[in-house]
Amino acid sequence: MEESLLEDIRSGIITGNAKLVQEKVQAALAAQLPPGQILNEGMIAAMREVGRLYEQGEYFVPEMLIAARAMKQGLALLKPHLISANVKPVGKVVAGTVQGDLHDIGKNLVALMLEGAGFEIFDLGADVSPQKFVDAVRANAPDVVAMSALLTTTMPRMKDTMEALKAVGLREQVKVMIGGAPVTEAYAREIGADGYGSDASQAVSVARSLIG
Ligand code: B1M
Repeated sequence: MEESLLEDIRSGIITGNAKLVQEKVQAALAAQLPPGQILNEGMIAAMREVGRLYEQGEYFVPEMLIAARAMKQGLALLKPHLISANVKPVGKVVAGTVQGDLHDIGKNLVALMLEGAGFEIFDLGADVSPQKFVDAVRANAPDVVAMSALLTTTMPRMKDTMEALKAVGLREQVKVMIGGAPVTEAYAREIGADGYGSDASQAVSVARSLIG
């Protein structure tokens, strides 16, 4: 029963059937499956498969797009279950996907988990320029800037953003945390970021440790 619900969620995302995903996420929640299991074994596993199909030339951008739309609709149903109510803000985070990069699902998940852990989130969305990060840091005085990149070609925008913060004297006032599929701990060290998270739950522990 559990496995067949998760399988239906996976196939709903892979085939871009948002209605099926919504129905099965609701059914999985009603059957008391842990939200983390629905997310990891259902939804994230399906997106990995979509990436594999794209790499093999079986899927193209439109298929990735409808899979992403189905994932987002399922995620909207999971959101209240991933966020526990009445948590006091433990710190402020400005989050965004870097300039030139439209992948926002991973960043949304990181933002969601941070919110669930009690952080106040200023989500700048995707394709965020270094200047927009700078403006948001100035306006909101966050403890942490969280940047996501999914393309090897956009990873350098993380360094550009840190340089933009440095140029206006704001780099020392915030901790910078980075992540995303092609990003590594070594890359974080190389560009001088303060922290790296390999997934959304690690992002939470890294953010916690960064704010002490
Ligand atoms: Co595209 N795409 N895509 N794509 N896409 C990838 C990333 C790719 C790996 C597919 C592949 O070839 N296998 C490949 C990148 C190759 C590379 O650079 N090495 C790729 C490509 C090539 C492209 C285009 C260039 C395709 C084209 O147009 N020819 C194009 C670029 C557009 C652009 O951004 N300018 C493109 C477009 C798209 C869509 C718009 C169609 C769509 C995105 C829709 C959206 O996000 N709203 C899309 C999708 C869906 C994918 C895949 C299939 C799935 C990404 C995803 O959502 N994963 C992806 C293949 C893959 O990743 N296997 C692929 C699920 C998500 C939960 O995981 O984002 O990794 P992820 O986030 C994780 C961790 O990385 C981490 O935590 C998250 C949760 O565990 N994490 C952080 C993320 N950010 C973090 C920040 C942190 C800490 C942890 O701290 C701050």
